[in-house]
Amino acid sequence: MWGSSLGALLILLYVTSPFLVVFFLLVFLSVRRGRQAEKLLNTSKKRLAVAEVLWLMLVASIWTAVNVSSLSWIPAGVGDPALAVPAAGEQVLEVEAFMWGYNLSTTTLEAGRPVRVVAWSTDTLHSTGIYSPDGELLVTLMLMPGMREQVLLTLEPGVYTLRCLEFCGDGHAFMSAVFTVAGAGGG
Ligand SMILES: [Cu+2]
Repeated sequence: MWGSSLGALLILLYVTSPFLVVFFLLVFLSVRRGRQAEKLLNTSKKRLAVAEVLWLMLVASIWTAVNVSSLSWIPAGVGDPALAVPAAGEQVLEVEAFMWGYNLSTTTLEAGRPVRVVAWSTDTLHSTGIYSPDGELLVTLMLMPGMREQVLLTLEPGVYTLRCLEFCGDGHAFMSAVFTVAGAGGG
C-alpha cells in the first residue's frame, strides 16, 4: 500500500505544483514590494494607506465578480428535484462509488437516447468525472455520502471513462470504471 500512497502523493504534488509556484512567487513579490513601500512610507504614509484600501477593494470586487459570474459554468449536477423522475425515453446509469471503485448498473448504453446518470457514494467523499472517448472531461459530480447527484447527458457512441476527482485515500488514483455507448442498431 506504501507504493500507491507514494504514487497518490506524487500525483497530488504534480497537480498542485503550478499553484505552489504562483503562490510563492506572489509571496516573494509582495515581500519585496513591502520593503519598497517602507522606504516611501516616510514621505507619503497617508496616500499609501488610502491606495492600499482602494486596491484591496478593487481586488475584492474583481474576485467576487469573476466568481459570481462564472457560477453557472461549473459543470456540476446538483440535486435538482425536477430531475428526480426519469422521463420517457431516457436511459438510466446508476453509479455507486466506494473506496476504491464504482459499481455501474449497466456498462452498455444506446446512442441517440438521453442518459440520466444518477450517482452516490456509500462511504466517504468521492466524485465522478465522466470523460468522453477522446479524453475530454464532460461533467463532474461531487458525491457526498447520503446525497444523490444526477445529470442528463446526450452521448455519442464510444467508450466513456469515470474517474474519481476527489482525493479519497490510498486507492484514489486507481478509482475508475468504463461504460460503452453503442451506436444505433447495436453497433
Ligand atoms: Cu477518489
